[in-house]
Amino acid sequence: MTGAAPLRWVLATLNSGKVREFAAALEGTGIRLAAAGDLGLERFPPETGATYEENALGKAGYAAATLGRVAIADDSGLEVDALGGAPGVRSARFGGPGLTDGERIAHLLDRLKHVPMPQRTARFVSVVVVAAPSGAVATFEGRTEGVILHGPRGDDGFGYDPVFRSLDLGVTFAEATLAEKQGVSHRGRALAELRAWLAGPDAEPFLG
Ligand code: ITT
Repeated sequence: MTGAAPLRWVLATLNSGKVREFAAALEGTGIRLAAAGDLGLERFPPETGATYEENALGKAGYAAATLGRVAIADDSGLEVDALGGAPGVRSARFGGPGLTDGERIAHLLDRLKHVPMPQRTARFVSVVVVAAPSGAVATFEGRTEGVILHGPRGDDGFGYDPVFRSLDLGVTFAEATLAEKQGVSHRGRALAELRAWLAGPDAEPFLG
């Protein structure tokens, strides 16, 4: 897309941590993101889907249909093996609605208080959906493995980052820089796939 005017996609999220990561991942692609909130979209339908994909499509599809523009969203979650894969798609509501990130982490650590380190394995999963007003949809998935520490470490990132020690980095995502996290994270991996897709013919319906 060299030389072409930048395209603006709507970023359908209310999570400011995700906004930073999406913006960094799409730098240099010719695609600029407009926050849904800045276009007057301050709410999305409730996330009632059973899968990340359904929920991501719920957000991106709703923004695309309401605003008449291409929209992108991610639905993501933390899957803890000792909790049978929970909280998963319910990660944002784990422990009840309206908790802060810190309170949600405290709830997670409490649920894991008797679980020894070798059994504290977990992964983050992200499904990114791009939706056009025409109904065209493209989907990308990324995963990243780690363990849940006994207490928080680091000040960066968002959500469960302070207690998720990345297997790739050897530190928590809250101790890593944005670039380090992006290089190995679930969302970074899904968005790397999207960048590769942008250069090919399948992306055309989303670039008009
Ligand atoms: P939007 O729906 O508005 O995008 P959200 O925070 O509700 O924002 P999700 O429904 O995808 O997003 O919920 C995923 C939750 O999983 C999120 O709130 C975090 O608690 C957690 N999570 C997802 N990705 C994460 C990451 O990179 N680091 C830490 N926690 C993450």
